[in-house]
Amino acid sequence: MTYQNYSLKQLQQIDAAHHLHPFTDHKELREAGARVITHANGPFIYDSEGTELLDGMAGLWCVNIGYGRDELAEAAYAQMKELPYYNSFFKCSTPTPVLLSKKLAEIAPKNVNQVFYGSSGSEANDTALRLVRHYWVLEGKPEKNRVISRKMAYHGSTIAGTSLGGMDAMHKQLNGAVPNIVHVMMPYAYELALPGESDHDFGLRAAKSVEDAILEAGAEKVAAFIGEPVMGAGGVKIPPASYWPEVQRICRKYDVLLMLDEVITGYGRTGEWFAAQTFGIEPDTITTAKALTSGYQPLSALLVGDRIASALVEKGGEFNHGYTYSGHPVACAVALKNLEIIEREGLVDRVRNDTGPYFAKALQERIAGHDLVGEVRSIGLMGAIEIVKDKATKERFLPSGSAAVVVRDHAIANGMMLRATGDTMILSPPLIWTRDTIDMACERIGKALDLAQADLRKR
Ligand code: PXG
Repeated sequence: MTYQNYSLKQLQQIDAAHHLHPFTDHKELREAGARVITHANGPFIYDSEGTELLDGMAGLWCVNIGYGRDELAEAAYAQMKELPYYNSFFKCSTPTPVLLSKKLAEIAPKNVNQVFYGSSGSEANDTALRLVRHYWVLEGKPEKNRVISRKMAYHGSTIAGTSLGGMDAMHKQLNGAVPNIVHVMMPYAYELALPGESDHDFGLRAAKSVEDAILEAGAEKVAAFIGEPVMGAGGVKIPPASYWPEVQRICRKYDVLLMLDEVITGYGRTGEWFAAQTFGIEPDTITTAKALTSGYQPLSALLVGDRIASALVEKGGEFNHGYTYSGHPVACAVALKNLEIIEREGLVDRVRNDTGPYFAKALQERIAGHDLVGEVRSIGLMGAIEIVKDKATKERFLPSGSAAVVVRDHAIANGMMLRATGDTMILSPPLIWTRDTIDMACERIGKALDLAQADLRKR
């Protein structure tokens, strides 16, 4: 029986009776009822009532090639018919993860040539943490096991992912994080730069917090630094240009490994295959997922740099780690087709040379001037809009985080799906957006801001 045989009300009732949702206040959801998205095409999603929404979030930062791609369905169908599953354990392999690994090595930074697969970004970060700690054991330095991360970082929702991440609300519910992970300041100039401090100087100061943490623990105890090149779920926080080169210099100086989490920034989002290339970073690991398959299949790939991979191969023996679905043949077939489409349609170059700059200009010219907007920022096709009560003082509406939700709700009512995190509106659209789609988005967001302004000024 397909869902078409159920009314929206019935689906909502069954959902409320049996389905526990991620990051959701269940009581609230059960009272309101979920919005049920039933189909999608190109840049648009549709709910059960037929409402069309322009999807400003590419699903959840993942549907980079847009919806309705028959080729991906066909790739999955063909692979399922030929070989739906076989494992990659016990000296076995299947063709699609082999070919995908070769492709990923081609597009990754030049020191990165090996791949370990999982089904989610969280799993990939668990793998990364285990691998990095194991590396230092192999190097005869088992005490080098601490990891430095950042406040407000998002690295997933498993126990390791949550521990690596810097979200207070998530840590509170952990009641016991993975030990030896510390969190330093984020490179977020809009709120954290001192009066009169230049972006450049702020970037260096934020990087210095990494050095301070290394020195505090003792370099001989620090395994790695982990960071999203651009913080995503934490609010599209784009570091100043001075930040990453300095972090890399510091990591090298103290022989601390550099782990990048590119679950959001990977596969074209910033105008290169990886943000490592955008920022000129040579990382030891790169966590990727989401747009690897444009979300059409669950798949993650931890890209492993030569330094760690060589130690693992030469002196590692058996690495006692892996998942049933590591290198899943169907997910890898879909990933191969997805990367082929991104390449064939030149989406990465288009973001770098055309839509990315146009998006930045449109946000600056059409959104930044609005009374409710403290700052807009973007890189490639990811952007943020800071909602403030007072542009000059950066004062926010109270309670904190409430204003962006008002903007979001008006945006949705005006045909634009976007996300609010704290007081920040977030955009991360499919890379198939054109200049026309960007215009349409700006028009809808502008309208939402006007309507929200009327509501919020009444408070
Ligand atoms: N790292 C980063 C940088 C992420 O953004 C993960 C790891 C975990 O991936 P999985 O596949 O395990 O979810 C993510 C996921 C949000 C939101 O609210 C963002 C994510 C997940 C859920 C919600 O923006 N990113």
